[in-house]
Amino acid sequence: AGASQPYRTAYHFQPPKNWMNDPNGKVPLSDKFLYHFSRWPMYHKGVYHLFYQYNPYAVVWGNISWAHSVSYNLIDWMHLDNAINPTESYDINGCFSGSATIFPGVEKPVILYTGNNFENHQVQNLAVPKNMSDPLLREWVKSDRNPVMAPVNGMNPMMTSVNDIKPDMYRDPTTASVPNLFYTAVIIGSQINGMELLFFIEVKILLAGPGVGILFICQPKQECGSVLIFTLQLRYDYGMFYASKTFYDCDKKRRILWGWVTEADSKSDDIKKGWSGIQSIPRTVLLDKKGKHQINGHGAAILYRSKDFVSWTRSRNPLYLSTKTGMWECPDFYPVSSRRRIGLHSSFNDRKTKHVLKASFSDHDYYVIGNYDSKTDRYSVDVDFMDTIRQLRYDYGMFYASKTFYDCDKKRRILWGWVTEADSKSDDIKKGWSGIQSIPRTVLLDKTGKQLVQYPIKELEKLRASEVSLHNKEIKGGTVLEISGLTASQADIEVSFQLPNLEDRVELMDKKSVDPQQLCSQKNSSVKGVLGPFGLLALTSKDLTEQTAIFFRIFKGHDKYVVLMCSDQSRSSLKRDVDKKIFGAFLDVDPSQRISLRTLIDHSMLESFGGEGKACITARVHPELAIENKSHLYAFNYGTESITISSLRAWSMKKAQMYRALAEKAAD
Ligand code: DQQ
Repeated sequence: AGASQPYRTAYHFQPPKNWMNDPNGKVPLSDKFLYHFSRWPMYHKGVYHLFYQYNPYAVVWGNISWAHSVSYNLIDWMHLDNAINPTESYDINGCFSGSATIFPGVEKPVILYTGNNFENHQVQNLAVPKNMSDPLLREWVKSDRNPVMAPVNGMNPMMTSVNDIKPDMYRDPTTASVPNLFYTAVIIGSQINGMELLFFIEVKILLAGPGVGILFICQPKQECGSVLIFTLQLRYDYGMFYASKTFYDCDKKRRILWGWVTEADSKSDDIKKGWSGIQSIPRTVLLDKKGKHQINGHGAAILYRSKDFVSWTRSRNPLYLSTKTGMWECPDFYPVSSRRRIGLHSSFNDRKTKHVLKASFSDHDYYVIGNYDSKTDRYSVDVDFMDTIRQLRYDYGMFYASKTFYDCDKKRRILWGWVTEADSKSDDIKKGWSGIQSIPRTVLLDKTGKQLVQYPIKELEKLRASEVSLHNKEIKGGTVLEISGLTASQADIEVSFQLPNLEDRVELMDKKSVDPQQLCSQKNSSVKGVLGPFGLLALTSKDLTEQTAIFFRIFKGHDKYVVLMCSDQSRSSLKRDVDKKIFGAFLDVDPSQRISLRTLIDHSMLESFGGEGKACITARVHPELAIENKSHLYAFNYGTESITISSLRAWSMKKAQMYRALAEKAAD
């Protein structure tokens, strides 16, 4: 980051210029590609490819192509030419997200991506490397069999003329291998269109239980072939309507449907009333004009199977669907170990393995944890998407369209996501760029089994330079403490707080306050409490005019203490035209123990990990005063009670190396 580019990051991935969004395939390649990097000053085993959504011509979304960069450590990157550009009728309006994976057996990488075609319909396409002897796999050729999947003839084989997927809502194929080689299909999905009574009842019953799906694998223990895409779920009625039946009225040539509507009151009220149950008004049923049913949009992951990546068979049932969400973008599906702190290959499964399904919708990346039974191909979740009590998100700030991959060399699963801008389009045009990738994060199942934990990959630590540290330092209520001696606009901080005895001194939690983001907005960093707000003031001007507070606040809930973690951008900049939304999450830790916080500061990027990665909040800030060496870092405590910093270690961070392939000079 230079003086004219105060918001450009020093160690988060960015292309030299223009618009970037979703990370797409990330393929860890084998050692045979290593020699190419041997002239680099430092390298390890293993080389990684990153593809991402990119506009080569502008700082706004458009002309979407697959850009391509390679790295040996996921921190330093070399930018190559685009891997895929919109050139054909089947992708002329954009080469959208997808995944890159290693074709089993032959160890050949393939890319499966969504083409937004000439009529803005979405189809799935295949691309393979032009020259496998090029270690950088610079050129990719599209299959002459493209498109290999199109949204036709969906779930109900009796209705072959009906397309149950909206053609513009059919994208983002994701590799989702599971250990199920010889699969017998589960026959339920064709009823989702709801044509016949018996099928419909069956679907309702089954959907009320776990989702059921068909998954495919080319060979055991290989990352290959299954693809998840999303679609919509169809119901006759999105309220109370059950066990319905149709009949054909031959006089009037119409099909009539009616259904049973049950009571919403109690059994004892029914006894008082003396009756229970109503039939709906008889309804005529017709196919929607466009050949699509009347639907309100529910997200689901659909499965396809293939042996060659060219011919695909759609499974009759989605892997999972949720009636509580709209369309899903960029789904992801992978196993996590409940016993060991290692990542698992996508094909791994045993009785102690849980499976994570992630979907991107409503601007966030949500996930569910469940059990995938490879014998029955059922995926049942512990807590559904959009559960009212606990909604699990990878990140409670800005983080979208993320993707994981298994790094077999280091036996870990790595996640990263796209972080968009908080400033205005016109500021983006001035800067010449838009979009950052988060730091790659290792993902593990938490000890409780109820959520994931994420932490920046170890490799990041190589950028740590001069260290500043503090131990057992009391911070009195209402005070701030400057942490000096480091480049506060480019730093990595690990801090842990110890609280005094909690009893009787804690704010009571309003029972209605179940939305942590709202709670952080109401009780922002300037609202004094008892235990908290305390934490860090990052990217802060000397006089504290501009400050971004990443902090905790402790409440007493009805049966336990509640730890709230917030990232408060409301005072982050004097600029007006910047989104300064406050973010928040509940942190499932015991506040009588130490509460830890790790914050990565990178000019306009703040990535925070609370409780060893139990809650992550990523924020973008665009300060006017607190830039470069005018940026300061403080610890603060605006609660009435003193707290103690048990330990604080902070490092100035060096810049990651970003090269362009041919010119071999710094990209910016
Ligand atoms: N971005 C891509 C789509 C995806 C969306 C287009 C998510 O494939 O659904 O750039 O950000």
